[in-house]
Amino acid sequence: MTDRSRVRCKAVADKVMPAEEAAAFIAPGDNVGMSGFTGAGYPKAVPAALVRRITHATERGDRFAVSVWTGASTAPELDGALAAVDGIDLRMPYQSDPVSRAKINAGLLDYLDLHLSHVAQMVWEGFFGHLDVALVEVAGITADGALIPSSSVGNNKTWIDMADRVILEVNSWQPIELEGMHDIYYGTELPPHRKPIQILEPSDRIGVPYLHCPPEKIVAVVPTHSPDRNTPFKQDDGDSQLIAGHVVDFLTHEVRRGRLPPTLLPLQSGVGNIANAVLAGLDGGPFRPLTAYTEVIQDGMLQLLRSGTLSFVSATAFSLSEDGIADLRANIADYRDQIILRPQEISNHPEVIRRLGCLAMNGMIEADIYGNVNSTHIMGSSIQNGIGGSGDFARNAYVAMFLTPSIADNGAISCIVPMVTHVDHTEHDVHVIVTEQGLADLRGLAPRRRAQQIIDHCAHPDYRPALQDYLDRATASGSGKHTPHLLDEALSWHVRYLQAGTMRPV
Ligand code: 0RQ
Repeated sequence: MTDRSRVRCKAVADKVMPAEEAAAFIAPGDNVGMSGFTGAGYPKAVPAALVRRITHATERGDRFAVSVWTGASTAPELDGALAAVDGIDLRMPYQSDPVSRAKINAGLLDYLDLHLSHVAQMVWEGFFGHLDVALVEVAGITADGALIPSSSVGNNKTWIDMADRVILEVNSWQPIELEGMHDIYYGTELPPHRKPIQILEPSDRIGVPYLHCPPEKIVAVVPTHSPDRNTPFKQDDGDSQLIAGHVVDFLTHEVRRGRLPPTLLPLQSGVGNIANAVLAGLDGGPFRPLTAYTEVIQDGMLQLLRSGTLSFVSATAFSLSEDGIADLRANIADYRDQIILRPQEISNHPEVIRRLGCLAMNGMIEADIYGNVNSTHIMGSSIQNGIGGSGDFARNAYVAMFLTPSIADNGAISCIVPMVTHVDHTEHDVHVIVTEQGLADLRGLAPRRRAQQIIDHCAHPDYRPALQDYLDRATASGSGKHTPHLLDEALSWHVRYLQAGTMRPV
């Protein structure tokens, strides 16, 4: 059921058309800036029509592929469907789709894994070439032509500003109460013309609630009525609860020591079970009212808003489960005054994150004994998702925490290793590491002391003796005593896993 009443502007009324016709504005080789961030606010109809065009072209023996630029991850019907028909030449800046992941790791699809706050400025600078088409979902078009943003903002302002042609999907499934929730900042400039970003608190508004687009740039308007992807929860194995408990104990300790205020500092948390468990752990706790300056609003954040533990959240997108979406839709009138959605160059802006002193909590794949963190690559070579916003926040946070279960693959992998196979966050950007085993506070510690903390508090007992043995022998060896390593063994755990299917000592 599509709803044309969301297209209130007469100047674009004659641009309303089916997705199939709109997709004809996308040509082979085009760079296409699409909306979408963690499964929210991505276009639902035109990508499917584009997939059909690409399939027909392939049947005729023609190659048809485009470059897909987004805010972050989208959904199987966009990323997965386009990758499945080999319709993507280059993808950036973040994805989490299993089909496109497989194509990237097979070398069939170029992928640029970027800090999310960097994307807009790199596009303005022209590093990725010219943007041909913007394909953006909105919640409505007002009578005077202003665009009501959807459930994510991401890079939409940049796509609309930079593209030659703009295709809008107007999704009547999105609650109309989203109108007024966004804060689109049009003051960003390139150096040397930059001005301070005047956000002093997460609730500060510095922009306008609408996206602007000259009507003459709009080539197609496609009404849709389709739900956002919802992120299913994995079964909680209990580790998330333990990790959450360690984080809450740590924050309590920091407040007691006077290093954090009683209402903490603005929270940033990634997505998934662990992040939600940490938020649940804060619910009803002593720290009230909390605020969040973060990237995505997950179920746990809505729960905290409802209970009054959280007074305000600033982000760039929702990232909700089916229950979370139902909750948002049912109670949006209550939530809308407590939420701001911003462009991702602002939600993830280093200046603001540093000024506010965010408490950053993100997942990781592995950490090494000195505190270097790998968030993106399995066994050094295969991308999992991407760095996303974790680097924007970790580097600039007041306290940068990385969280993971201590083992993966049923214990065949230790997530604490002698040396990580890929570095996303260096030891200089990592303050705290947490596993279900415990928490290592690395601040103020020289490398060998950091290693001892991580081995004692974070490593799984099955791997602790081998890590201690590595550290002891490295320290006793002729290698430098500052950050001791045995270079011929440093990656041997990963090699053993690849060859024998386990990192366990044999
Ligand atoms: O594999 O999917 O085949 O089961 O990695 O691991 O334990 O399910 O953890 O879903 O929380 O993801 C770092 C990837 C963690 C995520 C990462 C395997 C494991 C599993 C996933 P399967 P889990 P999560 C805000 C912040 C970067 C972006 C970011 C991420 C799969 O948190 O993408 O932080 N972060 N953004 O079995 C080999 C190891 C492993 C391992 C886990 N040590 N070695 N495989 N796995 N540890 C959001 C945005 O920026 C948008």
